[in-house]
Amino acid sequence: MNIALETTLITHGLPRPHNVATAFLLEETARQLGCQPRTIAVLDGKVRVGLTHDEILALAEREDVIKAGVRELPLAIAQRKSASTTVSATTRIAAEQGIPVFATGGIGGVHPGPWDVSQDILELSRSPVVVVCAGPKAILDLQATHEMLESFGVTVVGYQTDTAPAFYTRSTHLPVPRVESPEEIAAVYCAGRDLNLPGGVLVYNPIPAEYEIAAGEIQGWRDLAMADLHQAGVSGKAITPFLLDRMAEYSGGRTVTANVQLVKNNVVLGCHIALALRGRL
Ligand code: PSU
Ligand code: MN
Repeated sequence: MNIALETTLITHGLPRPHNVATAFLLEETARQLGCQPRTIAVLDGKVRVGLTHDEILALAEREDVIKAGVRELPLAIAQRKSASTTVSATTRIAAEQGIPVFATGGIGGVHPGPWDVSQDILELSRSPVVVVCAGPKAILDLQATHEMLESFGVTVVGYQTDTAPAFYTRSTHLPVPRVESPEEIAAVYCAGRDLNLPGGVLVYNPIPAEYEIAAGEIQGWRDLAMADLHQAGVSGKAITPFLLDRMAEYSGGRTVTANVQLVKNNVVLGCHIALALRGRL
């Protein structure tokens, strides 16, 4: 079974040299579980599904790689650029290619302050893919993101949890329907498909307990990062990479370790879901 992996995490989400190491770690994790990793990006205007080892290295090292959500894909292709794919773009390409499962770190959502809502939410509502994540990124307005997912009709489940996780932390006060097994998630996905629903399933998989960071600590680093953001005047799609970078610095790298481990954990669950879907598609 194939499992889709994104590349914005590699080009804009994690600092070097962790980014390349993580890309390979994720691919290796999938292979060990008997799945075929398909890391997705646009290279010189061509959509590539299943980058080679050398292509991943080149992508991670190049400075001119664009961060592409769905709406940036046509531009990157027509202008023969190279782009990493966000959750929205990767989900769309996975759906096009018939890859039913995609594992990532955190999804984009509703940012605090003036209107800034990720394309990820819209795409989750219209591409039939199981997307495994550790919750919305910690820099977001979690309550608003939760409500927005409802408004867009995204089917959300919590894997062995009753509340939405918040990326670095395992739980929040936001309730989600609980599922216990990969087979149950596969059944939810198939039920939606049988109803011809446009979307798939968003799976919330909490970070492993040993890597969890307390909400209070995260809050402190996030506030510092937000103050830097306002001072630097960064806007648009540069906001997420900027905040992640600042938080990595303030936390002395702890957010990076947590990020790597939670994505790996999501790949493991994603592979189990993919295997549970075998023969049901
Ligand atoms: N989660 C991370 N690191 C990341 C991202 C998510 O831990 O780099 C990326 C994903 O690719 C996600 C994107 O789709 O950030 C969201 O960006 P924006 O908020 O600009 O839509
Ligand atoms: Mn945005």
